[in-house]
Amino acid sequence: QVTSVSWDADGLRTKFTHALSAMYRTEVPLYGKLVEIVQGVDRSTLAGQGQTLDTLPVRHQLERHGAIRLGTEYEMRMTKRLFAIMGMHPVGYYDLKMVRFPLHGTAFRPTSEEALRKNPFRVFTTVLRPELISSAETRELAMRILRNRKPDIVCFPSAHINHLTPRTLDIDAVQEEMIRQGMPAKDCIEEPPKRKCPILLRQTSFKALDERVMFGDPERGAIPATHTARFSEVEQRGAAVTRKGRTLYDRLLASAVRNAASSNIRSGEAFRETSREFPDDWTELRKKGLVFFRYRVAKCAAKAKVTNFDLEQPATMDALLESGTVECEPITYEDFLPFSAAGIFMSNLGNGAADRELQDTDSSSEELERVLGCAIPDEIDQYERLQRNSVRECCKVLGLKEV
Ligand code: OOG
Ligand code: NI
Repeated sequence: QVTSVSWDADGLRTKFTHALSAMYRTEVPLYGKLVEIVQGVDRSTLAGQGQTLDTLPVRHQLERHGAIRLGTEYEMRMTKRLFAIMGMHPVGYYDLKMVRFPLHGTAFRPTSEEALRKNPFRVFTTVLRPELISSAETRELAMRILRNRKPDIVCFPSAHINHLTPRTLDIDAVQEEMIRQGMPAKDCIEEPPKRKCPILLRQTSFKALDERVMFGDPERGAIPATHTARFSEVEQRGAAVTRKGRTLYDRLLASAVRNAASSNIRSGEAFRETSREFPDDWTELRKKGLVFFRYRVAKCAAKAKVTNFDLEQPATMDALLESGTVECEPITYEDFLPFSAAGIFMSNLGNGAADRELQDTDSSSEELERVLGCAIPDEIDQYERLQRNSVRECCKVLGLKEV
C-alpha cells in the first residue's frame, strides 16, 4: 500500500542548511572560524546603527550558498531531483568556457518571494562538458573514471560540497579580520568595489586546505597525495540590477579588465575607476531603471485606502513615492557572477592551470536544458517578475488600474 508523504519544502531546505553547516564546521574547521568572524562583524555593524543581530531578517541569519562540481549528465539529473524536494530549481546559465574550463552550470535556488524570505539557500552546480576537452587521452581518462564511480569528481568516496559561504553585512571588515587572524585569505575582494548602494555580489575566500588522500592506481596500488578541493568563502549581497544595469556593469567591468591589462594596474583598482560611471544613489538608480525595486503601500496609506490619484490623472510611481503613499526597497541579488565564479575556480588551482586547450564550441544553455529536462529561466526575468508583482499588489490595494 502506498502512503502519501507530505513535506514542507522550505522547512526541509532549512534543516538541510543547518545540517550542512554543522557538518562543514567539523570537516573544515576554518569555516567555523569564518562564521564566528562574520557574526562579530555583523554584530558591530548593526551596533553602529543602534541594532542587534536579532533585528536582521530571518533569512540573513542562516543564509548560505554552496558549490558542487558534477561529472556526468546522470549526476546532474539526480541533483535536480534532490534539490527540487527542497524547493530549489535551476535559475540562470553559467558558461565557464570563457575562462577555459570545460564546464557549464546553473544555480539551484528557491524562486518565490516567500521561499526566498524563509531561506534563500542556493547551490552553484557545474557539470563537465567532456566534448570540450581537446586531448583525446585526457577525455577518455575522465570518461573512464566517471563511468566507474558513484558520484564525486575528485577524491572523495561520496558526494562532497567544495565550499559553503555565509553572507555578511560588511565584507571589507571580514576580509581585514581574516588577515588579522592569519587566515589564508585571498588578497582582494571579487567584483564591484565598495559602494554606498551595494549592487550584485562581492566575495572573498580563504584558500583551500591541503588535505591528505590516497589515490588508487590499478598498477601501483594506493598512492598517498594531497588535494585542495575544499575551502570557504564569504559574500556580501547587494541589489539585483536590471538588464540595462547589467549591460552597463558588464561594459565597465570589461573596460576595467582591458585597462588593467594594458597599464599594469591591479584589476580591482581599474574597476574602482570605471565603476564611478555606475550611479551610486538609490533614487537615481531607480529613475534610470538600473536596479529592481520591491514596492509596498505604506502602512498609513493602506489603512486610509484613499489617494489623490484615483480621479482624473493616471498616477505615476514617482508621484506615489514622493507623496509617501508607496515605499520601495531594492530587491536582493540571489544569483552568481560568472567572472567571480571563475575567480573562485582559479584561486584554488596552482600555476600552470592556464594552458588548458579547449575545443571551440558555443556556449550551450540548450544542451544543459536537455540534460535537466526543463527550461532554465533567466535570472533577470525572475527579478522583473518580483518587481512587477509588487507593483500590481500596490495597484490592487490602492484601487488603481495601473501605474
Ligand atoms: C563554484 C564557483 C562559483 C561563487 O561563489 O561564485 C561560486 C565552484 O568553485 O565550484 O561558488
Ligand atoms: Ni561560492
